[in-house]
Formats: sequence, C-alpha cells, structure tokens
Amino acid sequence: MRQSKQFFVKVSMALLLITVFFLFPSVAPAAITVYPTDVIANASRTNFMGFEGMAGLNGLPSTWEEDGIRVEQINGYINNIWSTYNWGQEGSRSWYPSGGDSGYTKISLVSGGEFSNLGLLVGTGWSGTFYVQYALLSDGSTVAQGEIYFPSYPQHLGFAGGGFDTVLLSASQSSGNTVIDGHPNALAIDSIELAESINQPPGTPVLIAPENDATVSGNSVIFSWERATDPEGTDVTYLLQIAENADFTANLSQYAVDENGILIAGLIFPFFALMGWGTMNRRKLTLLIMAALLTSVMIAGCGSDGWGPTIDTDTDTTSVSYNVTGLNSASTYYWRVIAVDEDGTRSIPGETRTFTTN
Ligand SMILES: [Ca+2]
Ligand SMILES: [Ca+2]
Repeated sequence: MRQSKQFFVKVSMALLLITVFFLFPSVAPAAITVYPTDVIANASRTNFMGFEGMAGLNGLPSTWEEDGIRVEQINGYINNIWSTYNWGQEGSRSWYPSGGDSGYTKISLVSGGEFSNLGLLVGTGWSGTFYVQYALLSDGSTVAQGEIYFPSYPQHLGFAGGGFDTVLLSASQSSGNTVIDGHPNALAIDSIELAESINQPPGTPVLIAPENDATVSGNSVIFSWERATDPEGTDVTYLLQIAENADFTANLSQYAVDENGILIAGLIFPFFALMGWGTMNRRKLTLLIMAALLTSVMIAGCGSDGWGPTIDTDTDTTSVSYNVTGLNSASTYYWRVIAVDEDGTRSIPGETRTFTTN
C-alpha cells in the first residue's frame, strides 16, 4: 500500500508539473500551415468580412472592401459578382463570380500589410465535391501553394503562421490545377476572418488497426490509433467515425472517446452526467476533473491508505483502442479518426480505411 501511495503521489506531482507547463507553452517558430478546418474562433477575430453590406443582386463591382480586408476578382468577368447565390454561406450574401469564370479571387489587406492568420468559408457553384487551389504571396513571391479536396460545401479553410500578404484562391471540379492556370473557376467565399493568434488543432491521428481492406469476422471490431497531441497542450479526445461510404454520409456512426479509449458519455462520475455532458463547457469540465484530482492528492497526503485509482503500469500510453459492436455482417465500412482539443477544434481527419465483415 505504501508503495502504491508513493507512486500515486508522484503521479499527482507529475500532473501538477504538466499543468504548470501547459500554462506556459513554448512558442514554435512560425511556418505557414493550411487547415481545412475552422481554426479561428469567433471570439478571436480581429477583422471580419461577411459581404452582408453588398447592395443589389448582380452587377456588383469586382472589388469589395470591408473591415480592412480587400477582395478582388482577377481575370474574371468584370462587374459580375453574384452576392445572393445560396451555397450555405454565412448570412445571406457572399462573394461568387456569377456563372463562374476563368479567373481567381485575391484577398489582401487594405493597408498592404501582412496577414497573421486568415480563415474563410469556401464553396462552389458546382454540386458535390470540389477542389480549392491556393497560392500565398509575400511581396509578389509565392511562399506557399497547393490544392485541397473537399467532399461537400460549405467548408472552412484557414492559413496560419503569417509571412504572407496576399491570398489567391480558385476552385475546380477536378484535381491538377493551380490558381492562375486559367481553368474554369466557380469559387464562392464568405466569412473571411483574421486573428492575431489561433487555437491550433491537434495532430492528425495515425491509424493502427484494423488494417486497410481487412476482413473481420463477427460483428465486433477493435479500432486502434496512435494518440495525437495538441500544440497548446490541452487534453485531446477522439471522434471515431464509421460509415458505409467514403464521404461519411451514409449510416454514419460516431463515438467520442478519451485518450484511454473510454466512451466520453460514460467517462465521468454520475454527477457529471446529471450536470449534462453534452452542454458542459469543456474547460469547466476540466476544472471539475482537476478538482477531483486535487481532492485525491489531498486524500493521499492525509495518509488515507487504500483509496485512489488503480494504476495499471502495463497500460499502453501511446495508442487508443475502442471496441465497436453491433456491426452488420457481410458489409463494407469506412472508418477514420478525428482528434478534438479542449476548445472543440478538430484535427484534419486521419487516413480513411475500409473493412468488410463476413
Ligand atoms: Ca455573408
Ligand atoms: Ca488546440
């Protein structure tokens, strides 16, 4: 008992040290990161362009300025921005080159300065999947460029890390394009947000099992993946998604589990459940958990032998496993895992794997 108590006190001290460390995280050197997720919390916005003030329906100018941000359509149809095309935008108006064009959209600051972090909503005039091409420039030189696939719209897109003063964007139906190559473009954008700092999402979970294209017997599968870390050091939970199509829209089942593979709905003591897990602020919940930890430290410190959690020193601390039951037989499923930080910011989804039950 004495040994386990000492061990528990050591673990408690380590937890406190880790907590102190997370209060003062180290700052990584800047680099541009592209996120197909909402990385700018609304509360962190320093500038916002929602296009809601654009008057009229069609025939708008090809430049719009709002809250220090400037948007221009380059090589597009002049004076032909359709602001009321409905694609799931923020509010009722957005920026959409009417009928598409062969140009691209340029975003810059009216001041001519550099962006720190920029996020926006993207969509297209096409139905279904689409690709967004981007190029980030600094003083006219390209500092980052690429192409991102989106399965549907609206979607979030974010550029973080600074070091760019211009964002060029276009959309296409098939892959293999660059922003400025003159391909048919039907990019719609809205809700441009700027922030000095962002809450970065956790790393992308790396899948372990089952292997891709596995055949499993029975209607129960143990899924496992490597733990992800959050750049800000907050606790990471995981969203295991299982569906019958690769876009995760057909019969989607989702399981939110913690780093120990415990279903979050069943994670906490009953009184937490009574307080409403679904609506509880994660920070508040963390405070409650820390209060419970501190209480256990105090109990251990008071020499109350025989109380405290059982610590299994054989526990694998680098991966997470979760057992899903009730799968249909002779069915093909797709699965992936998304890491979620304490602020609810989601990682880029991990690899999509498939398996078949027999
Ligand atoms: Ca809008
Ligand atoms: Ca984070």
